[in-house]
Amino acid sequence: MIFNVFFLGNAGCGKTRLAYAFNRWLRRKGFKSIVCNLDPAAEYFPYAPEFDIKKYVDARKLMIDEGLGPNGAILSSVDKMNKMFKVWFKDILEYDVDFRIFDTPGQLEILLYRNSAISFISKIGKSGRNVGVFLVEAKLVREPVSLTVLLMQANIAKVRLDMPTVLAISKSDLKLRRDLEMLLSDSEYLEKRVVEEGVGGHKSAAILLCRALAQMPWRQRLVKVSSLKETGFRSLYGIINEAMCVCGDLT
Ligand SMILES: Nc1nc2c(ncn2[C@@H]2O[C@H](COP(=O)(O)OP(=O)(O)OP(=O)(O)O)[C@@H](O)[C@H]2O)c(=O)[nH]1
Ligand SMILES: [Mg+2]
Repeated sequence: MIFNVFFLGNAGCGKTRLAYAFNRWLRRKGFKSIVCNLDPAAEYFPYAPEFDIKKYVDARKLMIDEGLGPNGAILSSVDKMNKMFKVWFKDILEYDVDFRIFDTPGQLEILLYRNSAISFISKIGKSGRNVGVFLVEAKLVREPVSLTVLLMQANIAKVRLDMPTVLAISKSDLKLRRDLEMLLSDSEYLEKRVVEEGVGGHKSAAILLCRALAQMPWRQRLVKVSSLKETGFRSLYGIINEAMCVCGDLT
């Protein structure tokens, strides 16, 4: 069984670097693994991906050819990626692997709201088991309200992309809140912290978000990764495997 691992998350949360570092770790452990860049706007990689969508669809080129702005070009790219799916995916199928690591665009909303993106991700899923790793950046989870919003987004990703999805804290070499584990596992504690640490004028909306999250908890242990220090990869590998097992308890 081939695992299609999608690194998801907000702009700059560390997807590309983790794709590279985790791929190297998997290879060191004896797995056959490749990195596939699905970001049509990626300009720089810390590695040479085995597959780069820009060979077929290049957002920068579309900006010039079609007179589009940066986001319009990515939207148009994603539509083209879906239309040309069979053309580019055959390149990926040529690799005999255990893991395909997919690096995705920083414009997460394009993946989540554009049907063409959802469509090609679902087609990829026919070739193996799709699993999402939603990265939550260490810096952004220092404020409880920011963590709440990110957790909501991770739930939206799970629903929209329709695949087992796990959470991982990225850049965990940076300072983390000491109560992060409590914030993630205890929804009443999260709500209390959100209220006490200030949420501006929309306190009741923030509380409702916390209560909605309480109904869809992330039943998994805390996974912290750092691509810089190359730590947490065994734990990430473990939780990806468990996410695939329908009976898996991720706590
Ligand atoms: N401290 C620290 N910084 C990191 C880590 N991983 C990535 N970074 C830094 O975070 C920035 C963004 O990293 P990327 O891997 O390009 O993030 P991304 O999510 O692919 O970014 P986009 O594709 O633009 O959305 C870079 O400056 C990286 O050097 C990490 O584990 N620790
Ligand atoms: Mg990137």
